[in-house]
Amino acid sequence: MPFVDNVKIEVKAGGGGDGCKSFYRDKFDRYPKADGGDGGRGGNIVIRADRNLFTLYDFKYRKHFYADKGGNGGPNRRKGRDAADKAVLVPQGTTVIDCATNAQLRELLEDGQEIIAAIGGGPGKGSVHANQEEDCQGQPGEQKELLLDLKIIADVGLVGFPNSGKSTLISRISNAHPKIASYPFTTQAPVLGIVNAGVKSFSVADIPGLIKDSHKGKGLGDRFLRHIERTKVLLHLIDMAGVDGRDPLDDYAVIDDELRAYSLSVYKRPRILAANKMDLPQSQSNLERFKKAVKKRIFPISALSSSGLKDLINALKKELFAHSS
Ligand SMILES: Nc1nc2c(ncn2[C@@H]2O[C@H](COP(=O)(O)OP(=O)(O)O)[C@@H](O)[C@H]2O)c(=O)[nH]1
Ligand SMILES: [Mg+2]
Repeated sequence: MPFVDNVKIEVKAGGGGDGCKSFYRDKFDRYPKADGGDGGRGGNIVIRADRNLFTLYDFKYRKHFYADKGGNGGPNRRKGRDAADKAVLVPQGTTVIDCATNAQLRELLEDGQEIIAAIGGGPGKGSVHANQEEDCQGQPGEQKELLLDLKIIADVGLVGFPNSGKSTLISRISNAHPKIASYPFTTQAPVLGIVNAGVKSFSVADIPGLIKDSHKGKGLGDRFLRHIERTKVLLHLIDMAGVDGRDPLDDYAVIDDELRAYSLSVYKRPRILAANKMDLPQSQSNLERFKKAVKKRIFPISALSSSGLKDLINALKKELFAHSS
């Protein structure tokens, strides 16, 4: 499914129902008595975060949302029905912005968190207590143009050069099945996968397309870099075989620089290094060289053959859950 993280929609709350203008007179009454009931309230537009959604893709095709009008009042003081709210579901991590004022209405982070984005119209008064004819009219509902802006929420952000094996890894350790190919930029969108790691599970987002100068807008990287912001731990994958003819040490340094240039707070986040493609013969000597130059712990793995993945997942779990349990 293509990834959409920024979309404009139109919402219109329901109008209030009209009050009833009826009058009643039985044979003993000299003057008619007002007996028209009030209208019902118009439905609000509610925007709600839902944990089962991961993109704003559906909004590419459906951009208009209406809530129902309140029911009209009836004779004999019968009140019109209040209209139900209309819920618009969005992924967690969506910010709702009012396009007219550019004001941020709310960031919806938790599952079920919601905001009333447009208020339904107030009801018209029935003739029972309307002073003027105009009082009987229901009020129109609010109408707004909204910008929905998504930043993925994931526990782990997976970074690395194109072709380092991010898609392969995420398909091995999670429920996600992205496209895999041996040419760069096969992944055109961040992919979110859930890893079931024993009792606990965590989410991993593949942040594709990072290359040198991504933070300046080169390649696809800057489109996706912002999705790193809401991850807790970074997993940096390095093609230790240098399949594309680059030195793994350079690859490491380039991504490291990109992260630092993009955001210092992202750069300082806990980061786990993994040396991928250890099934290839040239990887071992590269790894020795890497260890000497970069004095950090690195997990040797092969996403292709699944070797070393258990230790890697345990390390991620430890980093994510060590403080919470
Ligand atoms: N030999 C070997 N090849 C791998 C490994 N992991 C990924 N690849 C290959 O590397 C290429 C790029 O992989 P992909 O997962 O699409 O990389 P991405 O661009 O980082 O998502 C594909 O041809 C994969 O089959 C590995 O552990 N060993
Ligand atoms: Mg990929």
